Amino acid sequence: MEKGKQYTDDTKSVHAGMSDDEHLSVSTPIYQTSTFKFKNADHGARLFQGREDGYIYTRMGNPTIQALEQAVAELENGYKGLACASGMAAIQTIFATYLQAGDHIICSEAVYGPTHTLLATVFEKFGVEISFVNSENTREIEQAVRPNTKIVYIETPGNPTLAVTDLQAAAGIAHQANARLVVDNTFSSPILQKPLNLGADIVLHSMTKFLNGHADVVGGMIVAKTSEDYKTMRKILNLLGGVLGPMNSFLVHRGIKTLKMRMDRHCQNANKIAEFLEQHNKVERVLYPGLPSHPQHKVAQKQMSGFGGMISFEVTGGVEGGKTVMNNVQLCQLAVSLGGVETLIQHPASMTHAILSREERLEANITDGLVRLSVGVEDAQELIDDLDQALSKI
Ligand code: LCS
Repeated sequence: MEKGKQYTDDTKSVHAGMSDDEHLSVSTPIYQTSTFKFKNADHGARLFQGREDGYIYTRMGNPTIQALEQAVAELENGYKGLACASGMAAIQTIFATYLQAGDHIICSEAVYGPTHTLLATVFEKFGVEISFVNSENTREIEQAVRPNTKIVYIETPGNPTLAVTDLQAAAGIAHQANARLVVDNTFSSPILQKPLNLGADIVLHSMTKFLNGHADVVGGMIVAKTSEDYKTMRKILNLLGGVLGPMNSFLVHRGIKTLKMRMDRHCQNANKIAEFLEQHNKVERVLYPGLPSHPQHKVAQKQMSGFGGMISFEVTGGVEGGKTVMNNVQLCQLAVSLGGVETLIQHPASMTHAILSREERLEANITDGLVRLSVGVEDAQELIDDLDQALSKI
């Protein structure tokens, strides 16, 4: 890519972070090494003192990992990325960097279950104060602010209710309080939503999902807007050690080459399926940010360039209704995780969010009959036919 030139996401997905290694390979080489040689003692000393660029030890940096970090940072319009061993490692690294005993964090109620639990158990134990709020209602964020608030943490669209939070409004509140806005952008990928452009300070992904796209890697990514935040988090990540390996970095980077194409197809398919579900007599409600019936449809239109591949819907018959659908789909795969090319279906009350009590689930709007669908890139009509026959068994 030409230096300084602005490219579209179609082109960036393919080219961002492309190798310029000495052998001029087009694909990024996999530096499957834990450590790097020094030419002599002085060279080693210069690298350790930061007087010369180069690699020392893979936990501290590796060319294959760095290529992926650069690719995601370019797609998010950020300064630099930090590849982590999982989405949870990314979240933990951010919290460990910016929270200490006596600090306060405001977190969306609709977040991935373990994010909620990580705060409510580990960080609570370390003396951090936590407020969970329905962040789609901006006033709830505002009212939760305390003098010691350090992070406003938003997942939008949220897992699994697809609640959408106004990121510009959240950034305004966070910055007024001298806090950082941290956004989990996993459900949108950088293609559909760019939180740093909307005022966020730090964005993170479970790369296990859309970024990789092929259900064969667990990984996470943090992208910092500023060099200061990048350097601070890099030091902590080096100490905590939750880094991604070279092979997995290569695989995710390869997946990203088709990210724009895949996201376009996820959006098209999900839109058709959401419309189909909305008129089905075994479906009580459909949560998809692209439907005019979604409570924050207007906010989604404002901040997302497409509405993504995730749909949640409430079937008739509560827990039993949900289980019937799970047990009768033939093409949709019954599995947790999301964002891959194959359509996955799951039942949050008994699976991803089972870690929460029923009261906590209901507080987060996760009702008994809620089914979550990660729409893949198969033929939309064949997916609709599969869902139709499974729903007819209720
Ligand atoms: N953030 C979001 C929005 C997620 O959906 C997940 C995982 C994570 C963070 C954590 O990422 P990981 O450590 O797994 O890479 N979500 C999952 C889900 O909904 N089903 O299984 C995993």
